[in-house]
Amino acid sequence: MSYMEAKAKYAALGIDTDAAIQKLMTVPVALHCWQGDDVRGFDTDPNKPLTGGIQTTGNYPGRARTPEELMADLDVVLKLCPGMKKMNLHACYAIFEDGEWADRDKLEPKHFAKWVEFCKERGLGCDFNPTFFSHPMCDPLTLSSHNAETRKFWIEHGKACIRISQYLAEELGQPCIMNIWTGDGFKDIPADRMGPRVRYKEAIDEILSEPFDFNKVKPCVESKVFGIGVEAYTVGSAEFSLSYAAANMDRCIPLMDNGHYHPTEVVSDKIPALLAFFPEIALHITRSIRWDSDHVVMLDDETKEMCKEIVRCGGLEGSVKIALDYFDASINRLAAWTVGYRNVQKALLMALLTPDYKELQDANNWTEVLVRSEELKTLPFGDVWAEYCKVNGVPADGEWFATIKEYEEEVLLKRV
Ligand code: RNT
Ligand code: ZN
Repeated sequence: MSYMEAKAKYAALGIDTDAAIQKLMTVPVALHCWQGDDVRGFDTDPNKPLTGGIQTTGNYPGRARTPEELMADLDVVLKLCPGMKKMNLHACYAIFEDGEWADRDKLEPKHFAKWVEFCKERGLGCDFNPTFFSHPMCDPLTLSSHNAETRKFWIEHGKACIRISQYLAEELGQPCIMNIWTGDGFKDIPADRMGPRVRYKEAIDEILSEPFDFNKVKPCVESKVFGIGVEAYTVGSAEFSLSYAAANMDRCIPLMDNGHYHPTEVVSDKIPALLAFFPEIALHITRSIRWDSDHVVMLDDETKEMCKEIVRCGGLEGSVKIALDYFDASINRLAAWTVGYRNVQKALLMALLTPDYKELQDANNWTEVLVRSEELKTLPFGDVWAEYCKVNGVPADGEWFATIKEYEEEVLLKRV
């Protein structure tokens, strides 16, 4: 009954809640596997430090230690998240069988066959990321290293990842967004800022010279402002990455992570700026506190504004590739995944339930834009969200956390 009342209230504003629900169910949002194990992966010593300027903090019990554990955890989360889910893997999550092992420059599609099986059984697409961090061949730079041997290793890794991405796209019948991010940078003021950037550019050129179908594989370059231990200089800065993507529009798209900008910059405003030039862009939705801290996404103003821009700019028709990127090791990892994913879904649904005030803006009627936007905030969004969860066959708010608590008791706390 409350949904019918909510539906009528939105209808009075010209909003069709049923259509919004149906629309959102067609939009893929990628769930990052790395929240489940604190970005450790399976291809190197799990106790090695995380490098590349990213950091997980906390030692909440229950981290997934094997592919089986990670997949079991994901299965719990997938059932609690509404919408069209897609997986997002890193190369370090390769699954080796029968004692086999391959270094990152030698990874092959077969090392992801188990993931393909996992995705197929659940009807999911899959995105992919080369892993240019937490590895002995980081010197500490990777693609921008002055050492030709280091560069060669990481270029080969990038090319291997293109082949794996093509395999994922073909097997799963959905495009694979392949994101290139490196933590390359310096702690202190560089003597040479140009050299690493030129080498980085040439290295990405080489990776993208590997043949692939741009309709299936969407290579991205993700920019960053700084990382821990690389505070003074990041090779793949905003200008570098955006320029690279602009100069290579036939094979590459820009990726913005909203944790990767100065604190007063907002990605919501950058979405239409980029879409004025690029037919496709990619996003990592995260939450940063003072730095790129990768906290769990909240239903906060900027998440809502980013989703509003995605919707307003037609991004749900495929031009905006949406992924999540955060990792918190201080709370239950399944709850972290679920809360963040559900929040992005909520923000997208809210955006779809927002009337278009473009005509008021064009008429310079800013008074009414303000009045109507503010009054929208007290509409019964919760009832539409509950209906969305119901239509998707997932629990409503207040009904899913018990599942995680039970799983924690029965499974996670036994992982010692
Ligand atoms: C790091 C970037 C990058 C990573 C993942 C693990 O600052 O955001 O996207 O978080 O690739
Ligand atoms: Zn990111």
